[in-house]
Amino acid sequence: MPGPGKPRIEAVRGDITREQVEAIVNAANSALRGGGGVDGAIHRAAGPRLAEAGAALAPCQPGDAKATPAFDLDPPVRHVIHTVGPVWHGGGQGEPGILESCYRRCLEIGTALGVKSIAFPAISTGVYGYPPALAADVAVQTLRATPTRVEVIRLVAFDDFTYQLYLDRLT
Ligand code: AR6
Repeated sequence: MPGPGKPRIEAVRGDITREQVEAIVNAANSALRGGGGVDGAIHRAAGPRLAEAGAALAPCQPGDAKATPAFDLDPPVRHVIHTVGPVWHGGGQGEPGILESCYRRCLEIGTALGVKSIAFPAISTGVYGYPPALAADVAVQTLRATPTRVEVIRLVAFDDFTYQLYLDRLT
């Protein structure tokens, strides 16, 4: 088997539940039973079995990630990788390291699952309050630095502002 190569990292604007990838990442909370924001959207699209499968794997610590099947999400999506980002408290409580760990663990799990394509939302930048520009720095730097067999990584921005932050860092 060839060693890890360099994935293509792309930015797109839109709803992550519409992405044609093999795994989508969920910005969850430690109970893994669903919530608001992107978590709510993914649970609505995947159906009630997602909450059951998540609850069986809970708790998930901040910075860690756990995978479930994608249930009612349409192929090619086969896996949901749930990660718990840091709640922003000003940046002095280890938030950057926890966010970095989220991106790294999701990519490691994606590699272990054998997926070739994975989509990430802007973890922690909604309800959890992480400043979007600082979070985009962590996302791009960590994804570039983590060895992986995933070939395509898509950063999915739900708004134009976040999309522009990604473009600025990827070009
Ligand atoms: N597709 C892509 N991105 C989205 C979507 C979507 N359908 N919907 C929202 N976003 P948030 P967090 C963006 O709050 O900050 C939940 O209740 C959103 O604009 O979803 O990690 C969980 O259960 C923002 O840029 O996640 C936790 O309790 C980004 O996704 C808590 O919120 C993340 O916003 C996690 O907070």
